[in-house]
Amino acid sequence: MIDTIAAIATPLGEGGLAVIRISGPRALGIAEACFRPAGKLSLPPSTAPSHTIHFGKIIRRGQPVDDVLLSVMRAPRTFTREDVVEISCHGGLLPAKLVLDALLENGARLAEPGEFTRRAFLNGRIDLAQAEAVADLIHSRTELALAAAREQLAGELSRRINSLRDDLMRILAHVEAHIDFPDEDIAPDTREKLVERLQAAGSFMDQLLRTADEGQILRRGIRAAIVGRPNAGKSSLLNRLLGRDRAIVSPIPGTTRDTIEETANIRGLPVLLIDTAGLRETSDDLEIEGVRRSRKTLADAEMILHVLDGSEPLAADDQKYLDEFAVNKRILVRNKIDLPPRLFLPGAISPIGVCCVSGAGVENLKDAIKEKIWAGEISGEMLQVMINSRHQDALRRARAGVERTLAAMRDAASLDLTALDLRIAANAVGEIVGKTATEDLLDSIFSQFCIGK
Ligand SMILES: Nc1nc2c(ncn2[C@@H]2O[C@H](COP(=O)(O)OP(=O)(O)O)[C@@H](O)[C@H]2O)c(=O)[nH]1
Ligand SMILES: [Mg+2]
Repeated sequence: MIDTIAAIATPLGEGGLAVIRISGPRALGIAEACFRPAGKLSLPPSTAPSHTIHFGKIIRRGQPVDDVLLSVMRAPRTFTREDVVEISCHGGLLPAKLVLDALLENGARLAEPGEFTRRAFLNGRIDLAQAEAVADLIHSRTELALAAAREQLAGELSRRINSLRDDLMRILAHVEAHIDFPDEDIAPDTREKLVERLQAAGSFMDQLLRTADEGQILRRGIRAAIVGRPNAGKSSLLNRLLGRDRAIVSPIPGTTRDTIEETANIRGLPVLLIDTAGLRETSDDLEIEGVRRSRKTLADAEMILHVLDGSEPLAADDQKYLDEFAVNKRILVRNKIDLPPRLFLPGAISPIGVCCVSGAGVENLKDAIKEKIWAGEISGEMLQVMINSRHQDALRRARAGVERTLAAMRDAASLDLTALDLRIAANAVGEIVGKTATEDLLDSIFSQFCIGK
């Protein structure tokens, strides 16, 4: 017997409203046991038509807990395809917790993280790629990332993956038919057609695999460390790129001692900016710790924004960074272009000039950052099929299986082996949408969700 789950679906903390969600075969009955209708048209959940809202009180151990709006959604037209009740109560930890308690005391079980979405998946409402898109949607930090998550939730990637898997299954059926009749070899022209279809499947996989890096960027963002000697304007630049004052700006060198990390939205891409502590050699204990962390940050960063003070001659430290950071990873920024220029660089080095006080040049810098992360256009077509690292892993295995199958066909190897590799490829593709997914895989995906989702 499937149990009925309940959880607070809104973030914990104080707010205007909190929502408690219940799903399962006893959702209506459990809600009924805790709910006393108070509106003129309000009904008890068991008699309420689907998709209606009712005003009333939640009663816990005989005492009213809160005035609520209760929505009744009957299976199967719900997110989980089970009976669902959602209760909106007053925000704040206590009302929501007491409402939840009342439900748990009447037989609901506290939901695990992602369990509502897991049920939506198990009941065929969405596939695994779409379930992941729900998490992406919640975590997306830019509109572009949100658009990609929405496309995946709408099922565009799933449609293509399903048709890819169908192709592989049909080819497999063909090969297997010949295994059953060992005397008949596959006729040369049939073999030729199968090879063509496999090659087409392979290049489609390559196409999808090429979106993995962009998918990663949109989902996780990239880490960009801001470096430069003290007073160059690193904190000022961080604030400029964020569009708000996050870091302390000060004329006294060495003010930023801890590392500050904030995600900026740069041309739709999430960029985690890291303001490093001054990198200069020092005897101050606190600053030494800062320097140690900076080194670590730099090693992990995918991009370095090296800020030079345009109003000062090149310092020894700056020269060191210029030598240290590979050109393809760094962007050179010449700050303080509003002041008389005193920084002279070798001709081959051409930094982007900015003034962090007025904001001059900052848009150019944003373009340069975007260009370095993502050359070319970000097309709507790309957003539709942006695969994640799990999809990438599965597709790589599938691609290798197709490659082995092609080799086996060329060498006229045994059909059993050919079929085996094809099956591996089709199963790997099926993992993406969850057609072939182990419990472990599901656990690892859904445990990343929050409770109540
Ligand atoms: N004139 C001028 N001063 C700037 C500019 N950017 C930063 N500053 C000043 O330079 C000093 C150091 O800036 P800050 O961002 O704290 O440098 P950090 O030590 O590298 O983080 C502060 O007094 C800023 O107001 C700029 O573009 N022009
Ligand atoms: Mg600073």
